[in-house]
Amino acid sequence: MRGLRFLLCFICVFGSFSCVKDTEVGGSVDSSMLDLNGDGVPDISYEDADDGYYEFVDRNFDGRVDVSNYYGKDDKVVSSKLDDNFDGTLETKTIYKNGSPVATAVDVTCNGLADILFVYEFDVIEFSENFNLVGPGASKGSIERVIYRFGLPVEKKILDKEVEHKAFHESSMSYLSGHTYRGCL
Ligand SMILES: [Ca+2]
Ligand SMILES: [Ca+2]
Ligand SMILES: [Ca+2]
Repeated sequence: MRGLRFLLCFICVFGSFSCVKDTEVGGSVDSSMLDLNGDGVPDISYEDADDGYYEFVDRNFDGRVDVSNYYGKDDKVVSSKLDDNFDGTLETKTIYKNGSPVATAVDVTCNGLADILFVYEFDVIEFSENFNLVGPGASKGSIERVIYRFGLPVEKKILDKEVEHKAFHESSMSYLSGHTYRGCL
């Protein structure tokens, strides 16, 4: 059972699957299950919230949280934030519906404006949009959309060549509507 619980937790952490707090046994937490690299320092922690709970993970064992998953009371993931470049800011946000991803926004420079958007359908990516500034210090840029089929890119097109970064951000956020994050977006 111990190994099974660890496996379930591992899948949960690295696959963003719906999961329960597998380390919790009879109301107490088996702390060894929270230490992924066996150095004696826990790498996963939990925090209760009003409608569910948070799960925090340090994937690269540098002492800083780089995954923050929010689960509902049904143990299905509702939203997640990732620090995919391990610079200390959780720049990648995903929202889920019934445990499946709906949309992801990435604030690459952590300036409060989304730079990349991913939209999913049936658990696979449907399209992505990249905002590319026209030049250094500019507020406007172009939007490039990539269409995916069966999870693979099949078409690339420029949607707009001169749009305000803020407008792209607001458009991206409309796919993540109803969700707010503690973080840089
Ligand atoms: Ca550890
Ligand atoms: Ca870390
Ligand atoms: Ca980051």
